[in-house]
Amino acid sequence: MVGIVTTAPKIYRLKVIVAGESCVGKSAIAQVLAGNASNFPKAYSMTPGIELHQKSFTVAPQVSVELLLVDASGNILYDWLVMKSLPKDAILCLVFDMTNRSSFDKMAQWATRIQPFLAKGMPGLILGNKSDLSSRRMVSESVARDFAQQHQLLYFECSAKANTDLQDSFKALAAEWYQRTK
Ligand SMILES: Nc1nc2c(ncn2[C@@H]2O[C@H](COP(=O)(O)OP(=O)(O)OP(=O)(O)O)[C@@H](O)[C@H]2O)c(=O)[nH]1
Ligand SMILES: [Mg+2]
Repeated sequence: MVGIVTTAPKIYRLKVIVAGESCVGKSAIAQVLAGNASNFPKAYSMTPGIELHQKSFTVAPQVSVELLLVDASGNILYDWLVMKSLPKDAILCLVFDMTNRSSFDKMAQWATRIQPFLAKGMPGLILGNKSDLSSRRMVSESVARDFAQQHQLLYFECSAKANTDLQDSFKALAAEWYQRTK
């Protein structure tokens, strides 16, 4: 008789706080990633506080990481709510709009404010969004990449509108987390 040994799939759950200035596309990223391209919000609607979305990635045979995306408002009015809601075991995804220089310049402030709340030694991600508008780019890839390296974060450029490089960037984040911690 031939015995078949099966192992139960492992599922890890990981919270990702998606932060950055207003209008950079955090909600668009979270919605498109969690659903499909038809979820892209064409008209801007400010996130009041936080919203949650979920997306799973297979990072190894029989191993998946389920990301709970905590989409935080970039509006200063909701700053206190965002900070109060930061889960202690979350990791960071900072977003800027590559056509808006000041959204990049504020990244250091976001990183400084949020990182003390998060566990040390965890991976994180910086996303330069709106790559479909790269002809209007105001932040060079090398400057953004250097910034990410200084903060020991992964760097990707993406477009929520075109749904390009979103899946790859969050999959890389999930895989990096799995490699470092498991
Ligand atoms: N061209 C282009 N527009 C985008 C992209 N992502 C988002 N947008 C647009 O940018 C605007 C802001 O997007 P949101 O996702 O609401 O921005 P947010 O960062 O969640 O803003 P807050 O909730 O105020 O913090 C909307 O009009 C979107 O349609 C993108 O990849 N390309
Ligand atoms: Mg939003």
